[in-house]
Amino acid sequence: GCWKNKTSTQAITGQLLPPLWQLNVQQASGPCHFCTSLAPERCWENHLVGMSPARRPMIPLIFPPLLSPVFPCGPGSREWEYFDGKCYYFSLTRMSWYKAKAQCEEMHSQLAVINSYAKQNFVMFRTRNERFWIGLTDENSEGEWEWIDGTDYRTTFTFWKEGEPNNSGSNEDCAHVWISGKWNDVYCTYECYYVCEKPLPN
Ligand SMILES: [Ca+2]
Ligand SMILES: [Ca+2]
Repeated sequence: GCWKNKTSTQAITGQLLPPLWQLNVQQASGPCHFCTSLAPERCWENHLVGMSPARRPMIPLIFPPLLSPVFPCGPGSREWEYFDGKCYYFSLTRMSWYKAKAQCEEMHSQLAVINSYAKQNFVMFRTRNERFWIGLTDENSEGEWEWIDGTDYRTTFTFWKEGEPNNSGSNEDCAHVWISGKWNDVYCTYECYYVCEKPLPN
């Protein structure tokens, strides 16, 4: 059968579902439909559709006991999305890198630091087809990229678009996730969306 109003830990359909999005499972028998609470129009069918219920393997569902099952990022902040121990905000408005940085800080967060492929994958899934600022800049010293939280750039994950960063026009010092999900440097007063991150609320 299916499960109702559960929070996934990516166990259900593996790669198709982003982890820890709230699910609505619409029926108790037959195909299972998984929908996210944030984008209810986007659903996925159970991989196992077509198998008889008896043959359908039991899929382990693991719900971390420390997390609120519905809104791990806090009941009053549905716009924050949970991923791997942190909360993320994907802006709905476009602005310069500096303003975006200040906006995140105003929300007690910072521009996202993408330090792993898992995180890249999560961000990429949510930002597809748009550009979003991340917390990466070389404005202090050309070519010396720095993450805003002090994460060591040289020893950490990167995901630049081919040929980037190219400091085009000698004036590109801020990084954003490009429409393909890969990173590009662009001038910092360019206006695009932004991703903030913050720790889980206590
Ligand atoms: Ca630059
Ligand atoms: Ca560039």
